[in-house]
Amino acid sequence: MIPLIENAFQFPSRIAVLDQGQHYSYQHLLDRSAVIARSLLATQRDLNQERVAFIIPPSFDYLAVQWGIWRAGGIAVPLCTSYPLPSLEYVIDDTKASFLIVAPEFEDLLSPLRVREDLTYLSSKDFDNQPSSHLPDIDPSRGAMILYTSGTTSLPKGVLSSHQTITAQIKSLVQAWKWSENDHILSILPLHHVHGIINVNSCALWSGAKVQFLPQFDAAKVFDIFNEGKVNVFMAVPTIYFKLIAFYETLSGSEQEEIQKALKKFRFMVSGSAALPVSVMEKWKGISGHTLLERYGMTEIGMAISNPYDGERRPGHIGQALPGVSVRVCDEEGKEVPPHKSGEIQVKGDTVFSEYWGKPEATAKAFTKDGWFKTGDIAIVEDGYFRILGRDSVDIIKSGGYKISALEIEEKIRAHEAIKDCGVVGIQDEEWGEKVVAALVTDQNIDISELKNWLRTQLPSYKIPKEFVFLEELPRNALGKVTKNELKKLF
Ligand code: MCA
Ligand code: AMP
Repeated sequence: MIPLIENAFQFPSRIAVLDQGQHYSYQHLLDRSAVIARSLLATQRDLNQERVAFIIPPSFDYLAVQWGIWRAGGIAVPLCTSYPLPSLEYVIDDTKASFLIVAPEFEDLLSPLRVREDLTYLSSKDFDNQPSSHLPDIDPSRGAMILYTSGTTSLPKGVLSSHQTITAQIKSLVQAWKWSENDHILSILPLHHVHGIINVNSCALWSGAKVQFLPQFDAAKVFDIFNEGKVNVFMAVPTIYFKLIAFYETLSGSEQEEIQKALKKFRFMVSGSAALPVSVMEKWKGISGHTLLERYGMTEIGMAISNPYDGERRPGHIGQALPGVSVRVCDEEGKEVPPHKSGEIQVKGDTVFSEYWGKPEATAKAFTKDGWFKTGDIAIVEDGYFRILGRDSVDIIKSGGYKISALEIEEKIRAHEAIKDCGVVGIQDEEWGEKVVAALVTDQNIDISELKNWLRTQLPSYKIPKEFVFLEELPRNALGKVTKNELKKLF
């Protein structure tokens, strides 16, 4: 039994999705996902946790495929729609996916993989009615989804979550944020991360609410949709609020007034995935009348800490542990520290992932002996509110809500024939939170735009450094390790 899908049978005739002007009911989503499940199964009774990778823009089709994979007993592997082919192949190979489902707009990019014998290549539009047959009964403890996250190793790791984990993550948020069937959320985030998949889509669909898609963020279109007066819940990363504010400030007085009126009617608005600058929070309050609800989460644990829905939402703080989640702060020896002392956030509960896919050592290293997940985020508790102070690794960068490994970028840049060495760091930036920048060591004349174009074939564009400096050598400490804090000062 997959709780999210079972739940949908309660409200078949309600509208679940609005996409490109079309309305789709919960029954429609159930029917279409059953067609997809039966096509994937063909002659099998159960996919038995085979991995099914798919690349589909945020849409009704995305949801139908995701649910179809689950109903066939597969593990869903959503691919990032802005990845170049090598990054996509890495995920397909690492998960040992046996199916790849491709939306029409990605056919050209993915067509080289059609010849692979280990991969059944399917077009997302090609599923048609199969003879009605029983779908497998899925035990919720089985694997449901693998999402990729960057860490302190150069290559991203797959985070495996079960249906039980996903259900616990949804239930915790539905309770804390008082989701109801009257809600209507705008889904604008990429759907290969927890924020868009769980917090936005799955919480809404659990509640019998409506999900309206806008496949690509566009400030003008977001405000047009808000002005229609139907959306009442919004969730985004701080960079999106920054971009919305910047666009709003270019509008005329009457246009601003119209937006203000629409926003005042919202039930609530959330910010997360990166620290929300107090300045952004205050400006957004001035425009919308809403104090953004800031919360904290991670791919491995879903959401763990949130400002209260009803009580004080404290600027610069992430709030308290969510229902069903245990959170503690520990020092370097692993001892819990009292309030007002800083330490690492550690998390335990049904919302925590099962394992890093195919990486037992990394999984073991990520947990304490008594089963607490070590987030690597450093925080302090002040008057009952958690406040994030930083991260235990300079090699993890958060830009526009995306987690980026400096080591992955360095490795790619070093593969360029003209580069002898390089160091990548994240520097503070109002718009992006952190901005990726790189120091290069070379004895040749390098054209930066050519270097960037070459990098675009290797990495998604959001990982490409926005600034470069040339150095004769990288700053290093007595042990020969690059001193990244010194590097940051050069930008
Ligand atoms: C786009 N660009 C970026 C980023 N996004 N650069 C750095 N960081 C980024 N995040 C660059 C592109 O490479 C491009 O550069 C230029 O900006 C314009 O690209 P475009 O795609 O048009 O930008 P955009 O549409 O304005 O995108 C900005 C965005 C997007 C909407 C903020 O980055 C986004 O959707 N971020 C959300 C990520 C997210 O959902 N994170 C959740 C994971 P050029 O012109 O040079 O090509 S965290 C999570 O799930 C945990 C559990 C949690 O707590 O939530
Ligand atoms: P990801 O691996 O993409 O899931 O990103 C998770 C990381 O995002 C966390 O480990 C934090 O470093 C960061 N993060 C998420 N929410 C917040 C927040 N509200 N404030 C500061 N950092 C956050």
